[in-house]
Amino acid sequence: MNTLSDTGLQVADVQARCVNVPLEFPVRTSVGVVATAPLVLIDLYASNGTVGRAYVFTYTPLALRATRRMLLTLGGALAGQPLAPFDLDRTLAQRLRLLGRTGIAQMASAGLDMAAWDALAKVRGVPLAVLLGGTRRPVAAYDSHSMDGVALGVQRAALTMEQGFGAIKTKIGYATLAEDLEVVRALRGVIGDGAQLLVDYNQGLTVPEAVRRIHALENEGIAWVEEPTLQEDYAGHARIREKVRLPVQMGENWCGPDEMAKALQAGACDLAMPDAMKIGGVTGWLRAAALAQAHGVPMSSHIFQEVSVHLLAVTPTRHLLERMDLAGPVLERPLAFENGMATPPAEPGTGIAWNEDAVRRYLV
Ligand code: SMN
Ligand code: MG
Repeated sequence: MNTLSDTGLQVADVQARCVNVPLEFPVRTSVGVVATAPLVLIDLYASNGTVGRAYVFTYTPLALRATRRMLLTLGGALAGQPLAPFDLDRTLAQRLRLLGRTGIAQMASAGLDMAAWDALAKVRGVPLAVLLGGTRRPVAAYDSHSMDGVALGVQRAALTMEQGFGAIKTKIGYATLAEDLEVVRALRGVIGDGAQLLVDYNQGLTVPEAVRRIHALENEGIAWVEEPTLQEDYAGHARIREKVRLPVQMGENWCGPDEMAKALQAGACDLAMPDAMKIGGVTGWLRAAALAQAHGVPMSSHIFQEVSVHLLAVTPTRHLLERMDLAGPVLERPLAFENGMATPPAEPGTGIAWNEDAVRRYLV
């Protein structure tokens, strides 16, 4: 019995595989296109054989191999340590202090963290949300679309409404403000006044252009304007926020809770949407949720829907779950949505399990 860990279990091994998964719709943004979902699939083996599973999303296939190498190297550094995610997080923070826990190092750390929490929940025989002290309560979701233009945008919006969603997000930042308005008005025509319409500029505007464009959107019933300018420009986001009458949303690019703290202290946003990977996995998310509560900021998720549905169940200011199904094709049971809601699966852990045939098909 390992006196250090109540479970008596340690991290025994970490394995990782690269896949490049097709997307039903490419993620077109004002600053680039994500045509496929490059994922590194993680299997973290506990000393009793329990396997914790998670994935990280590398945005570009170019980062797949380096991310896998970092995962295996950091996973090796955790071998023999108690299966205690907070302790594992401390070990990784210490080992990466001089390098800096950013970029691929942060992504790999977060992937190991999510897998360790999945393993621990399985050892305890409960869903992650329950292990964290919550219940499997449903959370409202929005369907996340892209810079689809009018024709495809309207087609996707109609399908989303048929599926019962009460909110959709579209990416804008077209060449002209007129095009932004044309798409927003076309989508509003499909979803009606009862549904929420969110927009995402993906950092594509300068501060003055963001103020100009958001002023023009103020009478279109937009529920949030996401990342109007460069994500690292907290002062710029704060200047935009002071000048416009729509809620400013950001957070998917915060690397750890400390960046979230800086953004909130700078008054950069009205709403927050950390990314379960970049914020530091389950452990990072829990700390981010406390920051959002302290600042009274509604907190939504960014992709990683399978883990985020559990995390939002224990997030005091929880807002909306983003539905963008990046990993579904390689999962045994993709997360289910019903009437625009999702509920943490009842099985122990997060519910992530690989469809091995699909993994073989998309293996890189
Ligand atoms: C987004 C960008 C790139 C990949 C996935 C998602 C986007 C979002 O910013 O908010 O969904
Ligand atoms: Mg976004």
